[in-house]
Amino acid sequence: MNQSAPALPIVYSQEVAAARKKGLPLVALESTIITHGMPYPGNLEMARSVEAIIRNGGAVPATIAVIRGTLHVGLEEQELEELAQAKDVMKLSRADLAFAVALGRTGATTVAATMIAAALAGIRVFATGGIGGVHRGAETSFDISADLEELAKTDVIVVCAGAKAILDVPKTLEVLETRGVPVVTYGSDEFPAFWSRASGLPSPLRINDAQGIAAFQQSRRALGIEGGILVANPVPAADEIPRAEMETFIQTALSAADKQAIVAKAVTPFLLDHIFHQTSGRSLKTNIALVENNARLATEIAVALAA
Ligand code: PSU
Ligand code: MN
Repeated sequence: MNQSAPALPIVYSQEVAAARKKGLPLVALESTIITHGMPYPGNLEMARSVEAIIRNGGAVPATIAVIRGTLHVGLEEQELEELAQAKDVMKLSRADLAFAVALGRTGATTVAATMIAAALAGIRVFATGGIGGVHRGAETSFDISADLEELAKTDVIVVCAGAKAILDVPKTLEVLETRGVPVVTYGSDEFPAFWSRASGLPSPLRINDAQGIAAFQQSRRALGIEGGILVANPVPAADEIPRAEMETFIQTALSAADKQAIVAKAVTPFLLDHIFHQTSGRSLKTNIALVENNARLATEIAVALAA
């Protein structure tokens, strides 16, 4: 290590520290979904149930956040509760993760920042809801999430439910292809669209079991190919909101964002909140179900990698 590099300000939860010692499989979890993606108390219930699912599957959950300048990998129950209710939490990506650490701020990590922290902690699998991507209208707004760039760089398998249809999904897939990010759909030929199982777009790759996904990333490593894999796991049919139904809500949310001139980091949280209110909370139920579903698969992949 570079001699002048300062010591890493990482604090591990007791559970994660013990798991690291024993070499148990770990699954990383992001915190932006808790602070900016869902309202309280649904967000806290989701965070707890997802952690429980990972434990039941034989791995250890590591929810990641910056609390008063310290990068936490794994949160104690008290910290999780605090974060779920906290106001004025920063939304941290690659650009500002170190800013929060340096200036003692509290921030939730997006997919990009969670990948950075997971890689630092040696965690190879991460479960979330949906990734950021290329926004509709990106040809004029240039709004493309740093999540895509991070997937190209950082060796972490990210399990999501596809890209939200609030994004331009075809352009998102194009950028991932350009940056050499493999997009693998679990058990389906169609790339899923978060709340919906269907996006109308074929998945570039398909794998039907967790062992196959683990083997794929091992081969990439062996070949010296950097970066992660995006695993898309379709929401269970019982929990989905069909695509045609979602499109109306999305259009309404997008025009509201446009009217209110919402830009930059505020776009994704605004759209999610708008859709939550329009669907009277049904979108939240779907959102929680899909994150739980992703935690199950991520756990299987982490266990397969450890075997
Ligand atoms: N998908 C969700 N809820 C979220 C996000 C995605 O269902 O809260 C968050 C993730 O943290 C993702 C971020 O990394 O939004 C992307 O934000 P942006 O588009 O500003 O890069
Ligand atoms: Mn953006």
